[in-house]
Amino acid sequence: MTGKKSNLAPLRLHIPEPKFRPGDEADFSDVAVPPVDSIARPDEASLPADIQSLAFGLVRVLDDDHQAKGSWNPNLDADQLRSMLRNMMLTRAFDDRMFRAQRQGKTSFYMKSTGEEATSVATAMALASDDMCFPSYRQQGILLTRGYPIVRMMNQIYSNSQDHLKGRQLPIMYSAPECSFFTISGNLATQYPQAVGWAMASASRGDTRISAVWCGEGSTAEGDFHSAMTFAAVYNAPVILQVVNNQWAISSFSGIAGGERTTFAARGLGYGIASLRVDGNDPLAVYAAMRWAADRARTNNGPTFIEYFTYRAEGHSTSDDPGAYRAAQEFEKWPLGDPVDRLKKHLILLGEWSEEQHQAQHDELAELVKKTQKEAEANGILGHGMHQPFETMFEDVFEEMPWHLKEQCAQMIDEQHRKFGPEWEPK
Ligand SMILES: Cc1ncc(C[n+]2csc(CCOP(=O)(O)OP(=O)(O)O)c2C)c(N)n1
Ligand SMILES: [Mg+2]
Repeated sequence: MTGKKSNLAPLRLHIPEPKFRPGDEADFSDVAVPPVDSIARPDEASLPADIQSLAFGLVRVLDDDHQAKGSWNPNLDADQLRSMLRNMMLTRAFDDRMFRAQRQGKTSFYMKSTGEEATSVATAMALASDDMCFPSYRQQGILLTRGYPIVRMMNQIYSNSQDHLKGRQLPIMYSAPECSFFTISGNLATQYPQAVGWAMASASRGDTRISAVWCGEGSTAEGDFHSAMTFAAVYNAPVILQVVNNQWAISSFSGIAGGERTTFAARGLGYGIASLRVDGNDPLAVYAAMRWAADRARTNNGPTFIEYFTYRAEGHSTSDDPGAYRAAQEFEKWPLGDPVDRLKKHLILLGEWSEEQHQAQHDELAELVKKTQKEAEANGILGHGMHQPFETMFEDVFEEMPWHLKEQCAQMIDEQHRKFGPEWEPK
């Protein structure tokens, strides 16, 4: 056995700690916000090795005066900008309403995307409608942008009689193949290898569709993230790999996932993947980056890795209390502002929007969501009886149900009859 040497300092570990805790005054003055076009938009066919600086910059289009500037400017027309604003506002209205529904006991769980709406809405708008999306649980904005029925999302959240997933998924873990939206999994980063595999299959079949995947910065610490990156690089897969760096992974800050050492975008460089770091609260920059990456994937120039630098304005989920671990007012002090507010101010500056129109749209969307909620609630809410037959728990996994599951199912139904009587049926 070897002993501790008294002439050497003892070894020690570094345990990352966030800069601010509850009671502290948040101060982000050290967060570097470079000017628009500090790194100009390169050609989509650029080699990853020639554009490495993009992983350390910040792609921006909207400047501090809310003007759209520079080589990344996607030059969207006023209708496209208004539609982007509307999709983000609809996502926010939906989130607010469903959060409240959870607090009222109508569902067991909800997750908001407040402050991060651009990372799902603007990206979905930059993709073709049949490009395959592999989201995390915080990209409801994709479904809302692709026109998925709101009532269908709510039925899933309420696990009611019209929930097409039959109550077998946690609320908000949607599945919408008709919208090219892959089933959400709660196991972090599993969507990364799935998206790369899908893109490889698309290419090997000679298809023209690409795939896009989202995960949080905390999830980049998962093994699945790294195997997916390897496969994407090795096979030059037509996939866009995105990390929404909202600074927090429940109660652990980005430093715990490696954010103190370098940017998350820089992780792509080690794999030889073109990597961009983007202002995630600038919807036009998000759109431009996604467009660049999509053009690149579609023309066989390979995968792109994108970090959206943003901030999680609210708690992780309805089960979380951020007041217990982070300083209050962090979001108000966030130097990159709020994506809805920034796009609104840009449209007003263009003379294409007004405070009155904004308020009217806010009220109209709140009303739409409220009306749809009533419709969904007529199909049932949490705690108001069982909404699906018990046996659905065992169905749709195997084409032919194996004998041991048949046996378990029969045993369950027998117990249910003994407990509630044979006439018992779900409402
Ligand atoms: C494999 C796995 N480990 C842990 C969890 C528990 N968990 C759920 S969400 C979460 C935080 C993820 O943070 P991040 O990736 O930054 O995404 P964000 O919630 O910020 O969008 C954790 C640890 C899980 N669902 N799956
Ligand atoms: Mg996070």
